[in-house]
Amino acid sequence: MSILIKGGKVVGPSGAHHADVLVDGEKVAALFDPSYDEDVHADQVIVATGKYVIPGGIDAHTHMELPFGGTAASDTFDTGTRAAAWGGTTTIIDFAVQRTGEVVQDGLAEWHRKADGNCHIDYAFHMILGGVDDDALKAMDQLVHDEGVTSFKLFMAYPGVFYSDDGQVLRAMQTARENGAMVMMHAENGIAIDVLVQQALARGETDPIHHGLTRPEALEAEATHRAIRLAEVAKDCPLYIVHLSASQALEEVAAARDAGRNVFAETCPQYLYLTLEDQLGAPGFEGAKWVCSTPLRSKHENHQRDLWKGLRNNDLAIVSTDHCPFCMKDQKELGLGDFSKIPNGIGGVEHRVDLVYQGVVDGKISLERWVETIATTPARMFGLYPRKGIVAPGSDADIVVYDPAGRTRIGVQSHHMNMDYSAYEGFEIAGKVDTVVSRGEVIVADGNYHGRKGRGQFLERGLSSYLL
Ligand code: DUC
Ligand code: ZN
Ligand code: ZN
Repeated sequence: MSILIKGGKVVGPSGAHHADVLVDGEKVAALFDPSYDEDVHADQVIVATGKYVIPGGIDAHTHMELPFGGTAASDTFDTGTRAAAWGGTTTIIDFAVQRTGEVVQDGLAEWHRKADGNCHIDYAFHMILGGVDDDALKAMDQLVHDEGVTSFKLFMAYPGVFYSDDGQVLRAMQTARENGAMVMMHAENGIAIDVLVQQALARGETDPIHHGLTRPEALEAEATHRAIRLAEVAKDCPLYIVHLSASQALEEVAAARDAGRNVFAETCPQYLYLTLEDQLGAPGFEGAKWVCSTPLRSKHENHQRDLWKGLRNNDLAIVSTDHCPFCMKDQKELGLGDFSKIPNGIGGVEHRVDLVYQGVVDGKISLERWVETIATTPARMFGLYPRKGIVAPGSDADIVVYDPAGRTRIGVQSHHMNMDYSAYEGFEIAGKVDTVVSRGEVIVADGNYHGRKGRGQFLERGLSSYLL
């Protein structure tokens, strides 16, 4: 099967130019100057006149079916990857979990069981280490060498659940320095946060907004700083700060990068658009919809301005979603009367490509930077490039035709995620995913879904391209 995508503007990290794209089987076969393509024949022609032709989105941070807070994230690999496809994402990197006391490889095997045969798009795994000991350190080597899992998430938050102390963090970093893996860090000081949470509850402060007020910016910045210094002690172990939300934490990352360190960071759409006051502080229990960690930040400070700036100047390399959806009914409701029992997480895997594109429309980032932050850099950061993340000969034909003249209205009635509310209800994006091609197969076109569960393949990843 061959496809010719004709008349569009191909956008990549280094520029945008008019070109026709020939797909042969699962791969991009060629890009043509539009004036030379008269003799090119294909089984199917997609007319992309007036539209952008971009690499399929790569969401490098999702949590399908994550057990958390007495429940589990409400999207399965089936529902979550289908929703991702609708929104122009053709690869996810999900987090397999090793719980404390569990064998790392058993946690990975469980994640393969959940995903195998259920995904609509290609997928890969990072590994959460919930307990760093001698066996886990050995397992890191094995995963890097044999399993195509080359990045490990550690938590400085959630004592008693996923938490690693500084000694454990350092040991994992030393191992990563040796085997080339990336350490991904949830950088919040969880020990101090737990004290603030207990004090707030003792004062009778139980509403969702107190989730944010007990996780102050300083405790994200402090943990970010500590992670950066520990990585320095581990001989500049590659470090990637996940879901960065606060200006002061960004300053820590920027300083490390200015010093030439192997430090990278991502942010998420929720931190670019939503705030502590307007969403988390919504009346009654409504704010539970936006309980996530790190938390939404105050609109009276300059976090969003600074995050967009960070995206422009590459102190923030990637926009991922941290997709971790929970329904209000029976899930978020677990925290009625006690904010600390609200499962942490926001769903957004379907909306990332659109929400970041709105930043182009608003003049906050360039078209090239949009493609870089949602597709090319995730591929390079996590060992998928050039198979993924670029429209170029030899790459997988994961392609989105994006219509800048279209409009996308986000809401629970129209989204495809398994959530009973939308964190972005009523948002209107000045752009629209038009057609989605995944490994040479058209899976979204004309507002219809043509994909199927089980067509997505597991991707073994290499090491990050950003390291020597
Ligand atoms: N943050 C969330 O909001 N949910 C899951 C885990 C995390 O770190
Ligand atoms: Zn996290
Ligand atoms: Zn996460």
